[in-house]
Amino acid sequence: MSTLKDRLREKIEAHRPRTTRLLKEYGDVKVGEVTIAQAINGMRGVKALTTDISYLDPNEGIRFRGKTIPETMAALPKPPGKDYPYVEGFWFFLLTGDVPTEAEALEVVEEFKKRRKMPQYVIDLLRNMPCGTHPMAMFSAAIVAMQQESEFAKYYDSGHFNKMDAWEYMYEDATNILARIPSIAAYIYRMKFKSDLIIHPNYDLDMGGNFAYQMGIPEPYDDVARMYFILHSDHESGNASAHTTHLIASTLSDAYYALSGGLNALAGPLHGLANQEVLKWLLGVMDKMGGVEPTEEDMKKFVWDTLNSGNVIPGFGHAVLRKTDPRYQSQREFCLKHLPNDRLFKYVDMLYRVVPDILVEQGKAKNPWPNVDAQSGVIQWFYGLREYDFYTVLFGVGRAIGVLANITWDRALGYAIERPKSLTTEMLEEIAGIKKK
Ligand code: HAX
Repeated sequence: MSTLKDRLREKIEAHRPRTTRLLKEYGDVKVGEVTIAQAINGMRGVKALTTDISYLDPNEGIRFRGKTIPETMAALPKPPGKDYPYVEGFWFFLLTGDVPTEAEALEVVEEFKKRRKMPQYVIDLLRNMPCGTHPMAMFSAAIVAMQQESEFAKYYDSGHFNKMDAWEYMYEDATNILARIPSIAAYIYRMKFKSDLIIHPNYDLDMGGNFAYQMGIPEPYDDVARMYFILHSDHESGNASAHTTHLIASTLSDAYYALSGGLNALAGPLHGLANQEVLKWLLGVMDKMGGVEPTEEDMKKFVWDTLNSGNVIPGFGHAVLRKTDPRYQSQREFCLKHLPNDRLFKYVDMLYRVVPDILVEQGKAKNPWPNVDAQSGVIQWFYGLREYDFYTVLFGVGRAIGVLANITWDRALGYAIERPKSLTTEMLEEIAGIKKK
């Protein structure tokens, strides 16, 4: 038995009575109300989900298990000589809320190595997909293809399924997926963009180190990967990818089905695909400028042209945040340290200076500030990963950590199948007093 699984069991057993009590004794207490705008417009702000893995304050940004991003990065154990923590230690932290010791983080590193080998049938499947397939479609297909290995599904079929134990099988599936997912991503990258010259896993390296190795990108890309996966992991449970994963898992569907669905939500341009859209947009700007650095006036014109043609400015705005995203800040600090003179970074920095005022002037976006996706592609580009169609896959590797931690806890606390109530437009008109019953 692993230290992590034992610790998780203790945490779950201590937590269960809190959920049971809230449900039994306080189930009728109201946490908020729902307006017509919320019922029509994407349930923005409706308080209808529970998670303890992370919390998003509109003004402060994300906290993982109560810690800000800088606090998280500072607290967790790091590989020798590296600036960013073991992703495996972060997984321990997200699941339990406890900062692991170095030995505990290394135990998870070893566990992931044992489960790292990717089945040949996934490689075959990916190779047989049409060459025009988007990397996100390949990624999602690879995950769902492994569903036949689900321990959770086997347990459900075993004839002695017990809701109290279900989390253990979800945990095993989550661990198996996380151990393989960076390799899957790297295989997709090398297959699609590097003439199928794939690099097999290195079983001596941690998750971030092995990912960089399999991508074929030298140091410090291993640290970039650690930073990137941690930053993109979790953003509460209401965002589209997390919510989709949670919704699918609520039907007692297993982690493979649930994560694959969550990745499909991440592939939308208003969500994770925004990171590739930012790069595409920036390169378009550079192209139009013929390589000459734009002035702030030029940049303002490009921004207005984009808005006037009916498009959003990718990488800006957010459904919950009302300030600059700390995930953006964290990556900006990385850029200031490692690539301060990079041309693309200078473009991004200029956008930071010009876009918020324009969005305020346009008067539509509730949050004019940049989000995580505004900065992330620039770092990848700098380290040689220029195939921006792949950027959302990187986001997906990180997001898997958060959503898999969430659905493990969903099963531990026995959260019910999700089923909100719909109304008809006529009913809303009656509630509004426009129409009589
Ligand atoms: N550029 C132009 N218009 C924008 C905008 C932007 N960056 N952000 C919001 N708006 C517009 C909306 O399109 C909406 O217009 P309509 O009334 O005409 O529909 C209006 O402002 C109000 O929107 P909002 O309430 O401020 O924002 P939403 O909660 O509806 O949407 C989005 C949040 C993130 C989808 C939105 O800000 C957006 O489209 N941003 C650009 C795409 C992007 O960067 N997405 C990634 C977000 C982070 C993330 O999830 N990453 O995975």
